[in-house]
Amino acid sequence: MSKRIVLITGATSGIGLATANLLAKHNFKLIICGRRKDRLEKQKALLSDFTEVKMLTFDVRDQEAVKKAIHSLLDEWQKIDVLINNAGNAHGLDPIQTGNVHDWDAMIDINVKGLLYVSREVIPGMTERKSGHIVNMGSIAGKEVYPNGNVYSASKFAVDALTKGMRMDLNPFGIKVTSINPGLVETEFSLVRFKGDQDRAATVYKDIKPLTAQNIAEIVLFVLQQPDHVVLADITVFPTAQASSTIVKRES
Ligand code: NDP
Ligand code: 8X3
Repeated sequence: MSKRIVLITGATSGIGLATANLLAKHNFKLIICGRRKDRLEKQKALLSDFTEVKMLTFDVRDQEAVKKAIHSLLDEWQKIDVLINNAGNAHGLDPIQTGNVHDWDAMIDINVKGLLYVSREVIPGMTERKSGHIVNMGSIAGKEVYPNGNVYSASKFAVDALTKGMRMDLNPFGIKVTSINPGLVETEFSLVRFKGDQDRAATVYKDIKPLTAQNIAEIVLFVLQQPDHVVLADITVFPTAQASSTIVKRES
């Protein structure tokens, strides 16, 4: 079987990076995306030992940049078989009444509009070829709201709605749509949420064994390895210590 082409957004860190590393070793060709060019270059060099790799440097908030980047691919690379909409972050953890408007803009622009901009460029090729698989990285925050999670949750509820909408609209074309909704995964996520405050970020995973990016990457691989007639539609995954957004058993 020929190698499928996978485009992964947010491949410079965390879940996206681990997914790129794993898929490179399992019969996929990769298009790795992110803003941090130095990391993409390093990653491309490492993964090129295993598979063919292209890199695209763009900010998902910039619709023109998204369009230009994807259209810059050579024809053979434009035939994207799998789109992994993973880029995203939480910015801040504040009550709604004192929320930072710039954080709100960032979450809605990146997690929702960014996902749409990338999807809009990739999906027409899939509908034309009547095949493809879209994996949207949702969150438990897109299934239940937690205190001060307000706008991040709203952005991930939007991802959940978009996943369902994509599944309906793309059903006639035989395109698979999957959402993966993790609980606590230790990546750069909390560092970004708390604007580089390492001590505060560490408290999120204190006294539990959180999920790792590798755990999620292995789920992505499993999802992509299913036979043509099988789609894993909606997966929620927690560390064993977690029962919901707010119930976490800490060993202390
Ligand atoms: P990381 O902070 O480690 O990775 C985030 C990735 O998103 C980076 O590669 C970053 O790349 C990319 N990204 C962020 N903003 C932009 C942007 N404006 N344009 C392009 N790329 C961008 O976090 P995770 O790996 O944990 O997060 C990946 C996904 O998983 C996110 O959608 C997150 O919401 C979701 N998730 C995470 C959970 C967790 O607990 N960690 C749990 C549930 C879901 P760069 O900065 O180079 O652009
Ligand atoms: C990340 C998980 O619970 O920190 O989406 O929002 S949580």
